Amino acid sequence: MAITLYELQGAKDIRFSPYAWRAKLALAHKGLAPDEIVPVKFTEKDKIAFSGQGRTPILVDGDKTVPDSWAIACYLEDAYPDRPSLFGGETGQGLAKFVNAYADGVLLGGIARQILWDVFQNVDPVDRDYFRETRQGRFGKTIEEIRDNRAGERPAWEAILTPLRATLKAQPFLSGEAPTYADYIVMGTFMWPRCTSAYPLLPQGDDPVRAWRERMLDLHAGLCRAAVGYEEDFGLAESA
Ligand SMILES: N[C@@H](CCC(=O)N[C@@H](CS)C(=O)NCC(=O)O)C(=O)O
Repeated sequence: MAITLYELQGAKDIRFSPYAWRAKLALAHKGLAPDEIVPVKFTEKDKIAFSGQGRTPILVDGDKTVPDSWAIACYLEDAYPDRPSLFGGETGQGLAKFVNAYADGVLLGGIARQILWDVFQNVDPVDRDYFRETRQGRFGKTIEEIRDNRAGERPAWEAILTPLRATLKAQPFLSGEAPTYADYIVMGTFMWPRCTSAYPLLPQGDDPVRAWRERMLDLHAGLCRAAVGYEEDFGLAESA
């Protein structure tokens, strides 16, 4: 069956959606590659109307249409049970749901409060007014105010990193000895700044989250490392 992934498209074809990255990593973990990736701009709602909702990513697998990154991971786990497990069983799936809530409710916001301006620079020009209006509504501040206050976010950001640091100090992946979907949720979230911003979110040197992120960049034949993006502190690093 043909697999198609609908994915957000930024300026100059940059693919920075944290949710799409989660879906792409979940597919790679299952040893699946989309036959087609369809780029979708924020305002191209007509392109995804068939899915009955207005957000990407959307997975189409044969006659099955699955929007939402969490639902996509659960679908892949059920539809491809003989391939490597994304959750390692029901308990793992339950805990991954918690990680999903942490990433969406805490981690993404902490990142946004530091790099939303940089994301805005990488939104396709046709989407910029829409992005500004919807995101400023969400944060109750202008994108410029968020940018100008970002240094003040550091203490809150360090607190957000605390559970990741504590876990990754003790084990190589959030899931233990090998990565599962919990790692992909958090890594997908970190691909958002990697693809849009050179602002340093993690300290240089001996940081367990940075070291884990390096390992994650190399997984699945360097899927994440090959993405067009920014190397923190080194400016735009285009590869592949
Ligand atoms: N809960 C969804 C969230 C998906 C989502 O918000 N996607 C963004 C792109 S990163 C989107 O499509 N936004 C459309 C909009 O803001 O109009 C998931 O996990 O996939």
